[in-house]
Amino acid sequence: MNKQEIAEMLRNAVLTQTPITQVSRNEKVFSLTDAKEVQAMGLQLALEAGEALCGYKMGLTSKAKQKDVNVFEPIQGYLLRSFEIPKAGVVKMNTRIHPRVEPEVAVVLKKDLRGPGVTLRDVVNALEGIYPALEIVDSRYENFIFKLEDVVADNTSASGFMVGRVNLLAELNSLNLMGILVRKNGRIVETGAPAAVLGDPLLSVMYLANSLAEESKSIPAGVVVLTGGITQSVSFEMGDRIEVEWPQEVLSFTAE
Ligand code: OOG
Ligand code: MG
Repeated sequence: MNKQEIAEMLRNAVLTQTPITQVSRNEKVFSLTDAKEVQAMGLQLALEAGEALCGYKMGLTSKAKQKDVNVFEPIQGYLLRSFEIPKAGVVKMNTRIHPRVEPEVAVVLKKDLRGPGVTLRDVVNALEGIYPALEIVDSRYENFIFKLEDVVADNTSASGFMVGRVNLLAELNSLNLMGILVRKNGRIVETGAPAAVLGDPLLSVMYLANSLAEESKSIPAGVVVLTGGITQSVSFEMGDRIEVEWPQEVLSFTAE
């Protein structure tokens, strides 16, 4: 299969909710560079179908997430407008395969960040806001099993996200140690703190800006940046109620 065909197969898996075999299992040679190209082709297909780009995401930036999927390198992907779930909304099961939820820190910038050479200081100076968030990941691969190249080609399993309303910028100094709970049907299933993400989730933004620079791209002001799951992701089924609780705000949804 050529890269365009792989991109189409992955998009088809999204549209038909039918999981596929890992690309790396079928292709003799499938490099990380190939995978990045497939991801870019997938974005192009989405844009041609009328979707809109609304942000970027980092993934596998915490030990918990890396162990979760057995891939030990940070990855990046894109967010589409259609991924956004309104606060206290519903997450549709019939448009997904085997979704999981994870608590994240979302960042919005007030000015473009263009690498190379972006520092943590540059990120702090460019901040418009820091928001409690959650991401829905939904691997297009059977049994949620993949290698680094597979998950990059699959736009890092991106499927949905919710961003809170409370801007934590004024609490930047205590952000890293804020306690976060994930509840499923009222029961606590995960606990964590933003420090789990590279020691500081703002480093995730720095990394993204410098990595986008390799493709001569910047992080534009105003877009959503997800910095990566803080805890292991939590699977959920039809009828489950999920709450991600921060000291300042609770994000919740029901799977329908
Ligand atoms: C890969 C996506 C990782 C994160 O926040 O670490 C990710 C996956 O878990 O399927 O979004
Ligand atoms: Mg994530």
